[in-house]
Formats: sequence, C-alpha cells, structure tokens
Amino acid sequence: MKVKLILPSLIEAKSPIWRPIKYSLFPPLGLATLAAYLDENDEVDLQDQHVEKLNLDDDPDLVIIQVYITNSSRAYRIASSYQSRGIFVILGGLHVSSLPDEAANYADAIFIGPAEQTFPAFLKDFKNKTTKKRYVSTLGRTLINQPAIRRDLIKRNKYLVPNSLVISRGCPHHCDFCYKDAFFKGGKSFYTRRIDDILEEIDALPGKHLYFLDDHLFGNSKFAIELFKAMEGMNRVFQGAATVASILRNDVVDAASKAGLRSLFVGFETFSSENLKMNNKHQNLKQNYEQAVKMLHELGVMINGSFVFGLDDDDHDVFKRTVDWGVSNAITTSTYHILTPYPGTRLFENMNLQNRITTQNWENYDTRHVVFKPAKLSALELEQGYQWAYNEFYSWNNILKASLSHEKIQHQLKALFYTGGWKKFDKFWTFAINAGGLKYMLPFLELILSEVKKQNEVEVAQLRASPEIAEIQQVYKSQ
Ligand code: B12
Ligand code: SF4
Repeated sequence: MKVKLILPSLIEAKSPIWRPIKYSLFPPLGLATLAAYLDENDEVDLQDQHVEKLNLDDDPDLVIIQVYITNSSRAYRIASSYQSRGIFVILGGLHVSSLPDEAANYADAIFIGPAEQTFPAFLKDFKNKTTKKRYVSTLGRTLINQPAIRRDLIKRNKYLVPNSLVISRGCPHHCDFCYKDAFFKGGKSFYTRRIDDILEEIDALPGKHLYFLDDHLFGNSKFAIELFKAMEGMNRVFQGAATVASILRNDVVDAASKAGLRSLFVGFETFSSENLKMNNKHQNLKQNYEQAVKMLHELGVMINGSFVFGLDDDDHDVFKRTVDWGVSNAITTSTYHILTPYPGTRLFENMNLQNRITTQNWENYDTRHVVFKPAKLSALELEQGYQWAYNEFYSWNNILKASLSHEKIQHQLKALFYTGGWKKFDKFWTFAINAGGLKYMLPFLELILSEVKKQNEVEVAQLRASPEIAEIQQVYKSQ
C-alpha cells in the first residue's frame, strides 16, 4: 500500500515576515511515530511543508495529515484535494481533538487524542474495509512495547535539531490555558516510556545533542532521576522543559545536569499570584523564581523563560516588569506569548461564556495576535506591549547586559552566542537553510552547550576570536 504522511506548514511559516529558522528546528516526530505502525512493505512518503515543497499530485492509497490550530485551513484544503480524487484521508493531532466536528467535514476518518492505540486499530479496519468515522483514544494508553519511531523517513539535513525525542506524553498539571486536558480527555494524561527503551533510542542517535520535546521533562521525578543517572557517561548534551517547582526540589535538576542538561525551557508565565490562581497554575504559586534561576545558573544551565501576556491581572506595567526581570536575572532567551484561548481548553470555555472571544479565525490563534477581550488592557495595547517586550529583551544592549552578568567568561560567551545567534542572525540562518548547510551548524550548537568546566583555554580563545563575536561587538559599538 502507498501511504503519504503530511505536516502542512503553519500559516505564518510561509509569510515573508516570519523566520524560516523557527520552522526548521524539529522534524515531524508525531508522523514518524505513526509511520512505525505501517507494514514494512508499505511505500511510505513523509513530507513536512515547513522544509520542503509538497508534492500533492501523487496517488497514494492513504493520506495521513497532522492538524495544528494554525495550519488547520491549509490542512483541510490539502485533505479536500485528495478526497476529491477519491483518496482516503485521515486527520489527527491537537486541533482535530479540540474541534472534531469541524475536522470531520474534511476527512474519511478522524482521530481524537494520542494515536498509539487507535491508529493500529484503524489500520486493521482499513485492510478489512471496515473503517469507522471516528477513533477516540480513551482507555489503555501506554508507551510500553511500541515500535521504534521511523527516523529513516526524516530528512535530517533539513533540520537544525534532528535529534528531538519524547519520553512521555502529557503533564501531571492542569493549567486552564493548556491544550493538555482537552487532548488527553477520557484517559491517562501523563505517562512515560520505559527507560531501557529510551536509552536504546538515544544510543542510536548520531552526534551529541538531544532535544527532549516533552511538556514536562521532570514531571515524574523518580523516573527522571533514574533516566538521568542512566544517561551519565553517554556523553550527551541536551535541552528540555520543566516547571519552576520541579527545579526548586533540586535533586532532579542536579541529576539532569550531570547527565548533560545545558538549557531548560521554564514556564514562569506570570509574576501575579492572582493570575496563577485564576488559571489553575497552582504549581507556580509561592515559588521563588529567582532561586530557581540561581540554581540553574550555578549548574551552568541556560534558561529559556516562557511568559504569558494578557492574563486578567495584567496591566500596562506587565511588559516592562517582565523584560526587566528577565534581563536582570540573565535569562538567556525569553519566549513571550499573548494569552491564547485554544478551543477545548477551560480558558476558552470561560471566555466564551463571558462573551470575550473576538474571533474564531484560527490562523490568528498563534500567540502573537489578540483573539479575546483582555481585562485591564485594550487589544491594541496588548499586541503593542508584546511586540515591545520582544524588541526590548532582544536589543543588543539587553543581550549584552544579561550575558555579561554571568560570573564566568565562558558562561558570558555562551549566553551571548546563544541569544545573539538565535535572534540576531536571521539572514545567516536563512542562507544556511537555502544552501542546505544546517547540518554544519549542529557541532557549533553542541560547542555552545558543552560543559563549562571541561572547556579549556584554547576553546575559550577560539570562541572569543571567532568572526561571530567580532560581528556582535561591531554591531554593539555601532548602536
Ligand atoms: C515541536 C513543537 C513545535 C514545532 C512544530 C514543528 C513540528 N515539526 O512538529 C514548532 C517550533 C514549529 C512549533 C511552533 C508552535 N507551537 Co509548538 N510544539 C511543539 C511540541 C513541543 C512538540 C510536538 C511534538 O513533536 N510532540 C510529540 C509527538 C509524538 O506528538 P504529536 O505531534 O502530538 O503526535 C501524536 C498525536 O497528536 C497523533 N497525531 C498527530 N497527527 C496525527 C494525524 C493522524 C491522522 C493521526 C491518526 C494521529 C495524529 O499521533 C501522534 C502520536 O500519538 C508541542 C508540545 C507537545 N507536547 O506536543 C508544542 C505545541 C504543539 N506548540 C504549541 C504552540 C502554542 C506553538 C506556537 C503557536 C508557539 C508560537 N508562539 O510560535 C507555534 C505554532 C504552532 C501551532 N499550534 O499552530 C502548543 C499548541 C497548543 C494548541 N492547542 O495548538 C503546544 C501543545 C505546546 C503547549 N504545551 O502549549 N511547535
Ligand atoms: S505545566 Fe505546562 S504542560 Fe503542564 S498543564 Fe501547565 S502549561 Fe500544560
């Protein structure tokens, strides 16, 4: 059988003002996970529109499309075009689980929730010509004894971070604005793989760098510590995401750093306890954010702070306060989001009841647009404040201020390279993507993420003398 798997690009990814590098980071892991259940004799073609031109003139027996909220209109158009030629189309992913009735208009079958159990069941039905319209994941969710992801289908050279992996599904918490409770409705909402299976996957990945895409890498502390202890000595450097509370308990992050953790995405989200309470983000209440930052810095772990703007207790000051805090605490990168009530979440339900949803154009549900009536700000103020925060945090002045406040010169240089490299060299990244040179950037990323105490004087001198540092200094001087 011929099977086509498609990840349509997010609408914004094809806009000339957006940054191609952001969409050349991670390969389509969800689709490669599904491909593992196909028969070894199947002819499989996996295409990711973020990094390649889609070929839609083919004639497969089955088309599998992953739908995110901001690629949904494009996904539906592709689905309809295949359906009009009599080809069987199935849709799944986060947006289909949020709005199954909408997605059902464009598919022969839809999938609600994670698909590790429902997709193999569908494949049997497909062979027997007894398919159902809906496959809903409820009981029996597990990641144990699942086939290995079909990484052979991933075009590694097209991604900056080809070694992304997930060792769990979901998260133990229940924040009102998160996709999680809607997606995992009706069954377990946090579960992990087996450690030996993860180690085997890591072993097979080339190079040093790994990126764990789990919602909360430290979500099960006992499991995480066991995994990190087993990873010690594997000579890896890795990045992941975790909560403030899980960092402050200190034992997990300690084990992670010994295993190679060098950068962590941390969900600070807001400094207001009112906001935290209103959004059921109790795990952040009364947590000492500065202490968490200090602990990570002491371990040599860079921080990507996540912050949300537009929560009901946010006023005009929130943008400046948040940027200033990030700079003075030497956060390496900040990801700012405009609060976005995704359909299916409790936040959406509440806002809908209060008549505060202002548009159902899903393309704007990208955390950059205001799609609801904020409480203490106008929509324009919120959008402008968000833009201002990005520009301000990533001004050379603040990048240098934050980077240079680290104690060790190696940490200063790493932070400077990481932040400056990520945000200030878009032309270079676009050139690297177009010239097929992303694969040559990975060793550089690995060097930036390498352990400071093992770095010798020669490496530091190399970093200092590199043309990128000279360019950064020149730009700074010219401002
Ligand atoms: C990697 C990633 C990205 C990459 C995506 C590129 C890529 N190649 O996938 C990039 C960097 C581009 C990105 C961008 C953004 N992202 Co993002 N991202 C992720 C992340 C961390 C991991 C995705 C992943 O690989 N998961 C692991 C795989 C195994 O799971 P999966 O893809 O869901 O696939 C499973 C099922 O969904 C199902 N499935 C999927 N498709 C199909 C199709 C069929 C037919 C079937 C049967 C089954 C099926 O099968 C798989 C196995 O169960 C998730 C967090 C998460 N935990 O998923 C956030 C996440 C998806 N992103 C999110 C957001 C908000 C964004 C941005 C808006 C952020 C921003 N401000 O720019 C943008 C836009 C995305 C959007 N929603 O429109 C939110 C989405 C919220 C929502 N309701 O849509 C998430 C959930 C993070 C979060 N916790 O809030 N993201
Ligand atoms: S901690 Fe993060 S992943 Fe977990 S429910 Fe809250 S927002 Fe979602």
